[in-house]
Amino acid sequence: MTASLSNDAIARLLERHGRLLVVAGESAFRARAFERAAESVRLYPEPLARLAERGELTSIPGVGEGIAYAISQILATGAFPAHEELTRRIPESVVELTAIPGVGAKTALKLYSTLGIDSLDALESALEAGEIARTMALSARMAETVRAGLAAIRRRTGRTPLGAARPVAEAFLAAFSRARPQDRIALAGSARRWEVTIGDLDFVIASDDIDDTVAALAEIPMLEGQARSGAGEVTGQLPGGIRADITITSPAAWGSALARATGSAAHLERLGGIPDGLASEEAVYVTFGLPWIPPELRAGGQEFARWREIPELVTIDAINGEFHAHTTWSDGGASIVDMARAAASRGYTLLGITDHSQSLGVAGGLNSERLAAQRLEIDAADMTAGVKLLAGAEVEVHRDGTLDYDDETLAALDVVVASLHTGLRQPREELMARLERVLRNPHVDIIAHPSGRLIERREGGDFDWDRAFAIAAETGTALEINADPARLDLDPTLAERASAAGCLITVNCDAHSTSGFAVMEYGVAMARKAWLKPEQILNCWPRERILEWLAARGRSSS
Ligand code: DGT
Ligand code: CA
Ligand code: CA
Ligand code: ZN
Repeated sequence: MTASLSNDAIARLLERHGRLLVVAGESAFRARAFERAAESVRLYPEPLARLAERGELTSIPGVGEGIAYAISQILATGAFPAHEELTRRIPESVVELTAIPGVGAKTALKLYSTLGIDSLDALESALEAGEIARTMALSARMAETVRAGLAAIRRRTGRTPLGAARPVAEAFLAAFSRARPQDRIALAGSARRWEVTIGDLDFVIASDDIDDTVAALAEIPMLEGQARSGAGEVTGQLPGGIRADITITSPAAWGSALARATGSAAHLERLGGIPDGLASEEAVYVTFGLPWIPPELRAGGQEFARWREIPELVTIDAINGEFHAHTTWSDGGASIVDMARAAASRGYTLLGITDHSQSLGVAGGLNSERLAAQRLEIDAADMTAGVKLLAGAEVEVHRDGTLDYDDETLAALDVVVASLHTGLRQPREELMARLERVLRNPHVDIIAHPSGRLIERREGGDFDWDRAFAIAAETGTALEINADPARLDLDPTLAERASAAGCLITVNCDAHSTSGFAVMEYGVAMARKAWLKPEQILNCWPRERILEWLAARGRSSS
């Protein structure tokens, strides 16, 4: 009995199985079920071994009879039969190949079946040896994608994307609060500051009895490998292999400890040393003649000059709608009506439905006939739950800067969001010529995720940003802060430069389901880091003003 297997270890195996199912070309539904189960197992507060003893594994969200059986096998033997069988066909390491941007299940399987390539290392050797080109196992363009993607992976920082770290932090905060309701706990460090990637997670706990709190921490299953380094310092590993640094302090020193652990180092340096023994962060800042500075602004720069503007910065309540959302018409998971209701429940008054355009086949892009059919459904659902729906599209930008729909089709849309999903590795001149053509296209209202970066997966394109922002300011094209934590694009530094150049910004979730709107908090945090105010953000404007803006851009029926 390997009852010591942690939930995280079980989750990793379920996740690997899900990914291997995809590579093997098995049912996507089944693969998704394993990945979903892995997500909820990873952050489940109680050890699964205990649930298994009580026969309650199926009480975990996303765990049905089949996966419960797999988990009980994992607990008993460290593996499960379906996985062992699958790995006899395809080595687990083939999954590594799909980590390369642009490499999907089909390509990975092809590389394995034709050349026996079963890992990133094997792929790198094959590229170097010219084997890929010689055997023409991949098209020349695909081989180039693979080469660039592999290089990007090798340049990764090894830091954890914020979007992966925050859910882990929240699960730990909840688990600790359940175990020690009498203590106070807060997230600190870079995750509290909404940095795009984090090195480790920091927490501060206020306790009247440090030893009792340390003992309680030892009982929290998701914190593995705990070690006590100082009187009030505990470290450990959280799910996903994220290191946790926990500082335990007395309630009387809470403010000093939290401010110190939150940083940033540059911010603390500018402050010049936090006084000991202050009970609140407000009390800390008062000693410097400052108001409380929100963590996302503690960068060590502008917060010391511009703190009077802080109350004017955008907040999540100021977001009045969004312009970039998908439905089951392309690769979304919810209907138009369900997306409208979800938008309404967030207090939105406006939602742009922007499914993918035709050339994005993998995402079920719409041709102009299907787009026209979708418009009928959007019009019928307009004002559902009080939300004004815009019939829009996320339109692919071709490699030459032309758009994926003809002018007539574009002119009929209520809002046009243009995206460069491919060809981001073009040299700067080509890329800029392409972007300029899009910005100057009178049909284009918004540029989605302008740089195209995927955090820790793919670098953005090599744009000349000053020039791009100058053109966008001239044409009045809005630039997106995509709130999807995999993107966060424009990033805060670029968003600030864009806004300073006179560009209009829009913050969108790029929601692919009704729960997709939840990532707006990431987008707003990025906008705040860029010191943006509601006036500078299109979707903070009142609905009437937004519709006037669209009308002035020549949009038809809005
Ligand atoms: P990370 O973990 O690399 O994403 O970034 P942080 O900011 O979370 O850094 P971390 O975990 O090393 O330390 C948490 C906070 O502790 C940091 O934001 C400020 C404070 N701190 C750590 N090292 C130093 C230091 O050498 N000098 C000063 N003034 N503060 C430090
Ligand atoms: Ca940290
Ligand atoms: Ca740390
Ligand atoms: Zn999208």
